[in-house]
Amino acid sequence: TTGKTITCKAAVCWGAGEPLKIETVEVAPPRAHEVRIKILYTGICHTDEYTRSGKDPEGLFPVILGHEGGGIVESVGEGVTGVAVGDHVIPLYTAECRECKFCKSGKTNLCGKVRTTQGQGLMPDSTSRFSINGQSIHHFMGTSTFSEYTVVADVSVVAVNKSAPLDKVCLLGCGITTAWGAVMKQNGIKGSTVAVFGCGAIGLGVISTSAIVGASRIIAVDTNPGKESWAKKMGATDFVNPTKLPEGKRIQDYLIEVTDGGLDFTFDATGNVHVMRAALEACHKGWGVSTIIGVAAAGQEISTRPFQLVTGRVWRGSAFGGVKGRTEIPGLVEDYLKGTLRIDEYVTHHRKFAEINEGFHDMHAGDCIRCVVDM
Ligand code: AHE
Ligand code: ZN
Repeated sequence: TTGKTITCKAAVCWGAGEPLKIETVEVAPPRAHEVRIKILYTGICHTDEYTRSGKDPEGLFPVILGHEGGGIVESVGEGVTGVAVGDHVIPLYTAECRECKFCKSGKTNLCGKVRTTQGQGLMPDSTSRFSINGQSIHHFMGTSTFSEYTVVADVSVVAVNKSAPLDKVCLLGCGITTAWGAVMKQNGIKGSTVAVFGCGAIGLGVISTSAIVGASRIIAVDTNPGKESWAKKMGATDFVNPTKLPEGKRIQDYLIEVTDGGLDFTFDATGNVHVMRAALEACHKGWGVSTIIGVAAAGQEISTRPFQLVTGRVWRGSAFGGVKGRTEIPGLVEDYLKGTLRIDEYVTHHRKFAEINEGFHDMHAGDCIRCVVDM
């Protein structure tokens, strides 16, 4: 290509557990089927912290994290047809090539085209576009939105309506879409009972979407009492703090009691494997379905008595809400613009790029749903 290398600022994590450091990085021009994006805003998600902390078995360093961004296409490589210079775009950590076995199956949103190199922190041709004084820096989740400029595969980006504010719709890059899809891609939630474990951005999004589709009862579960008002505002009918139950009472037993045998649907939005078990066991015998959304740390495993499944409970999970990003995110942006999809409410904190580490700290505070960084 004819493009030039861009020198800009990026937040680099040099090693597991280290804070991010704002560095001057060189961002090489996009190669064939690649897109260079000027990132304007990015959310911070627990998965960024998960990888920064060293808990992610796929974690590589040094790396430019970030996967919930919004920006404008600066340049495109040869053969790019899906987006053009000047388009407002959202990078996608779940690609959609429309050609691979996964994409063509009609059964999943997981695309196989770039996932292997993405997991290696590299572009599809197995090289990096980021460097500092000649040292290569890893990409992350195929997005690396903690950089003023990033390069992504053309299958990993979608253009959206330019009238949508990027400081809000950037959250469609992960949290909002993940929660929306986890509910919308399942049949039967209308008129059913639902319990949601964890009231962060994902849990609140599951509550909100369940309310919109018409769940009959939505029980929010969180150990932080401050989340009750959040959960109710998003549409929860009940709130339970499992730490406030009578001594020795397990949350699943409590929920089974108050729902005449258990929930029709439960969701884990915590990433805690003990909570995942409780969510499964809180399901109604014969038909209850429990969806795992949270990401658990390396080495963690889930367990339950197989009898729980033999007697008709179903344990499932979804990634990025089962949403095909290039096909479906433009519609979600339209829903937001029409007022039928909430996003604004989730943005509780704002940070300048220089304060991105403080943004990570905000996330741990109980009053933060999402922190959006102005690049
Ligand atoms: N790398 C981790 C797993 C991380 C993981 O599960 N990621 C979620 C998205 S988290 C968004 O905040 C996901 O969708 N994964 C699908 C995929 O293809 O990675 C590990 O444990 O190895
Ligand atoms: Zn995320």
